[in-house]
Amino acid sequence: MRTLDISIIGVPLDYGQSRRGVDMGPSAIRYAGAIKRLGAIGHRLQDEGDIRVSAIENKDYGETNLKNLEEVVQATSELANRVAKVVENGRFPLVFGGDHSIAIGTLAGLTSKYKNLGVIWYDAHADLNTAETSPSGNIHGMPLAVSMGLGHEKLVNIFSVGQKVRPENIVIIGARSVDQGERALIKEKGIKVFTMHEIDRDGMTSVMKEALAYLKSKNLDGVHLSLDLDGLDPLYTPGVGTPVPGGISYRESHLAMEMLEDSGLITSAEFVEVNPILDEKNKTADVAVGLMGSLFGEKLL
Ligand code: Z70
Ligand code: MN
Ligand code: MN
Ligand code: MN
Repeated sequence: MRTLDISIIGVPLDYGQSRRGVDMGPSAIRYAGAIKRLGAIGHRLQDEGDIRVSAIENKDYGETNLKNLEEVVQATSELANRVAKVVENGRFPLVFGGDHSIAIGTLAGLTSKYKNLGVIWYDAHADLNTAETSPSGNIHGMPLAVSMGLGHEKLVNIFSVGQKVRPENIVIIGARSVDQGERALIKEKGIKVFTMHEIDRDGMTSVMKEALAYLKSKNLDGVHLSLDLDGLDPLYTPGVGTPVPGGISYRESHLAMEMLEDSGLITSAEFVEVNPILDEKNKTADVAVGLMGSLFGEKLL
């Protein structure tokens, strides 16, 4: 097991989608005991607090169909700068969301150190929409496209101009709600996707082995885990804005995290879309912290 210097950054942002409350995610995850849990494993933790997010929701979206574009740009730009400082200091960034639009900032900041970054996107959704293909205008459905350099220029050019992640360095796990435009992009770019079909057919062990072998063949200098709690079945994580039935189980998710830990490949992580207003007694935040335990080397025996 590695002993890491982990920097926690909270991003209380709920403007990337239409349901309020996910801005309380960082508090809920801290309350669920994240820092104590990871400290007990032997890691050294520093909580760097929360990114500032505008409290005022701009109802006039101007000429774009992207909801709250300015607020998302402000918060993700600040996050990118903070994440860049963390990795430049040799520390491991662990980001608490907030909705999934925050990944735009996390991935951008990571590129200050990682020039050939891999990404594991654990999610019911592909988050590969652009302003043109989005059915909702919600920016949390766009971060993976933005990281490939596709989408509104204000988002694509956060921290640095254009593409942050190569499409062939991305692995999506758990997808079961994918829009038409996203399907086209997956085909066009050849993005590696393990849908629920592959997880059910081959099992999580096989899927994770294949995902890890795929990433290991890419000569990456880092791998980021972006974990949307809606990747799990809503039975286990009901406190999310867009629950999709037929998801990854609690046990499969812990197994996946343990296999990531065994691989030693992960160099940064974020846990997003925890919405305490929609949750049942902080269950979703508890699951998030449990998964962090497995990801960071907690052992059963
Ligand atoms: C849909 C959209 C989404 C997360 C929902 C949903 C996207 N594809 N992402 N929940 N995390 O609106 O673009
Ligand atoms: Mn809010
Ligand atoms: Mn997502
Ligand atoms: Mn999702």
